[in-house]
Formats: sequence, C-alpha cells, structure tokens
Amino acid sequence: MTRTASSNQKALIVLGLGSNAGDSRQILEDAIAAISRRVGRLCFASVYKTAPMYVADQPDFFNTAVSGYFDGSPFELLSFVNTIEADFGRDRSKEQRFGRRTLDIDILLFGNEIINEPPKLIIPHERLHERAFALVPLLELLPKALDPRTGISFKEILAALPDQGIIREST
Ligand code: PH2
Ligand code: MG
Ligand code: MG
Repeated sequence: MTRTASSNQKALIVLGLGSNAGDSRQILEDAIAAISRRVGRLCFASVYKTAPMYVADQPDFFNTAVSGYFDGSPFELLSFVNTIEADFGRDRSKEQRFGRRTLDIDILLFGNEIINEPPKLIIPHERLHERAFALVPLLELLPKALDPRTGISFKEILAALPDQGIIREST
C-alpha cells in the first residue's frame, strides 16, 4: 500500500482547546469526552489559565491540549471539531476575531502533514509558534515534537517566546 499525504491512515493529531465564556473548566472536560468518541488513545494535558492574546480586554482563557489517533482526513477532523464547537453553543457569526468564546478547538498538528488551504485549514496551526498557551500543553503531551515546517523543536520555539502569563491549574 502506498502512503500519500491526507490518506485515511490513522494520524497522530494534537488539538488545542480554549474557553473563556461560560463554565470553562466544565466545557473543556465535556469537550474532551466528546473528542474521545472519534480519537483513539486520547491523552490530555493539564488545564492552564492564560492571559488573553491579541484582544486584551476579555477574561482570561482556560487552555489545554489533547493528542490521539484520528481515522480520517484533515478536513474530516476539521468538520468533527467544528461540530463539537457548535454543540457547545459556539456561533461564529456573533464572535469578534480573537474575542470571547465558549469553546475553540484548533487543529495544532496532524501527524507531520503540512496543509495550506486558507482560510479553511492551515496545519500546523498558523499561530502555534507564537502562542505559549498552545505550545505549553502540546509539549506536555509531545515533549520532543518538531515543527513539520522548519524541523525546529517546539521546545526551542517556546523557549524563545517572552513570558505570556501561563499558569498551570490542574492535571
Ligand atoms: N484564543 C484566541 C485569542 N486569544 N488567548 C489565550 N490565552 N488563549 C486562547 O485560546 C486564545 C487567546 C482565539 O482563538
Ligand atoms: Mg483559536
Ligand atoms: Mg479556532
């Protein structure tokens, strides 16, 4: 069997989760349960309380990440996570860019694939390298992961960032 990018072989994926509206801790816990219905061997990182990036005038976020194996294409994963976001009351038409939200699930990594299909899908996530709130939980799950675009370790990328106010809440 030949291997092609985006074929339907199980890929190790990493999702970043964030919430700063509603009962964020409960939302993250329930979202992880929903994700586990389609993602095998799910692992989850600690929950972090994080200072909001890009739009400062909003509540702190709660962020975490999960990893596991997904049997489907990157676009199938995108539609799966968008369905979960909607199930948790997310209505994109009422949102400010980078503003407050009940649940955001971002595809951070899909194996080592590089997907450039803006505006729908860019993998690795286009802002991963600048976001400690995504890199810190990702590195808890995959401490040795390399950025598929550059081959640089995410640990090194995180170490070069300024302090962004990431506080570990719970495991
Ligand atoms: N998500 C955003 C914008 N800013 N800041 C933090 N700390 N955490 C987030 O998840 C986040 C953010 C838009 O998705
Ligand atoms: Mg996001
Ligand atoms: Mg998102």
